[in-house]
Amino acid sequence: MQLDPNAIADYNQSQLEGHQRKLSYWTQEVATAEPIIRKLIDFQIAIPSWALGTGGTRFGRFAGGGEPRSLEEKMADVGLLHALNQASGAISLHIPWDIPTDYDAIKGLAASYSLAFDAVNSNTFQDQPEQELSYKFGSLQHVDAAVRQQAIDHNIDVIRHGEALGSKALTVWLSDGSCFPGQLNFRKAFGRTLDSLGEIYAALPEDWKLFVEYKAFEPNFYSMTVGDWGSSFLYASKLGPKAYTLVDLGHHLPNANIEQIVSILLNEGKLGGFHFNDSKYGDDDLTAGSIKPYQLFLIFNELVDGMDARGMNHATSLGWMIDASHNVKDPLEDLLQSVEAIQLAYAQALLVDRQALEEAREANDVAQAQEILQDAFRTDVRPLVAEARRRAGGALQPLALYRQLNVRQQLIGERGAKTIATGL
Ligand code: LRH
Ligand code: MN
Ligand code: MN
Repeated sequence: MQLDPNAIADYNQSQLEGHQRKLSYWTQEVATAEPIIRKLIDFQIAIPSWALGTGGTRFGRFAGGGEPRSLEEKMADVGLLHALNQASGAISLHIPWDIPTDYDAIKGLAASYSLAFDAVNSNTFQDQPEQELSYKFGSLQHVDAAVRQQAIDHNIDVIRHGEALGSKALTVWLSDGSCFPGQLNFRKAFGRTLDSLGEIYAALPEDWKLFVEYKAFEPNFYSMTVGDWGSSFLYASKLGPKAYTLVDLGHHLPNANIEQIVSILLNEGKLGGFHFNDSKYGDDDLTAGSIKPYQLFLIFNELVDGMDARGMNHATSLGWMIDASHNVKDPLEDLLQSVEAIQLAYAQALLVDRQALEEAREANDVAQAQEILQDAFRTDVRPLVAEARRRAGGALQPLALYRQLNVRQQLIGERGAKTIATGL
């Protein structure tokens, strides 16, 4: 389905008075409001193709209805999100869950929704029906060179799909590791993985990046061969300048100081991008900002600080992607919430008085430094984010309009109540 082009304008008109009242404080009192709005307009967050269906757990899956049945329908869903918020202008594909066949048609469709293709993801954590050799004991680390080669070939194939669509990065997440002490020779596993990644790296086009995503646990529970930012950083450093670390917020051990990790990686020029989500226990893939919004803000605080120090473009120099999906919400509503939470954290980080913060730090004024961050975090920046959306042509309140237009009901009408999207 396509949104009625007048629907957003009509809705915004109905909300305009209240919005302008809230915005007037900002435009009248806050000198930085205008540059923040402009930065927000430029800031786009990629939607993962695998989050458009209701995620399952190993205990069950409760499909919500109207789920996209094909890549084309997944793109239509992202097109809907982008029409509503003007901040979801990219899709990240996962191969072979998504198999583009007619590249020109897919590219044309993307252009019609104003979507770009963010990083393409490979999948060597599942066996596919037609696959010759199994990944049960790993892929790029496998003791059998033939399995490693099969996984390398798959990754190169994913690069070729991405190239044909105009993507500029490959994300490699490996479930490789071991479940029991003694199972794996750590040094050999590292060496084999590095060699395999080296072959994939060698097949990267000149202007591409390789993102090495790490994860502390699951599905292997004793060791993960790319288990933390340190090992990802090591692989990325050894591979070369086109290789970077990708930070998925849910992939850390409890209480990890992710903002510090982010700042160090950024300072080393090795931060590639993010998979945004939130978690209380593990890799929960919950809506971004739903559990620890202060942490999300502190991450953006480091990002703004570090990117400005390095003269990096906020919008384009890192991969901004969501990796969240689950069982009990409409996936499109969930994604609208995630995008908004990320924008809010970004806007709050832009609000931080950096000079005052540095002065407080240099003077060891701990309370004042803390106050400066908390002050920004406790500020309601929703009018700024809404204004950025309005100016870009999106809806003042995307989720409210999504409900008002009965989008899910329309999708169920078009696609059926029992459709299942490929993905997690
Ligand atoms: C692994 C992960 C990785 C996969 C995605 C489906 O937990 O975060 O990014 O590609 O989930
Ligand atoms: Mn991820
Ligand atoms: Mn994950």
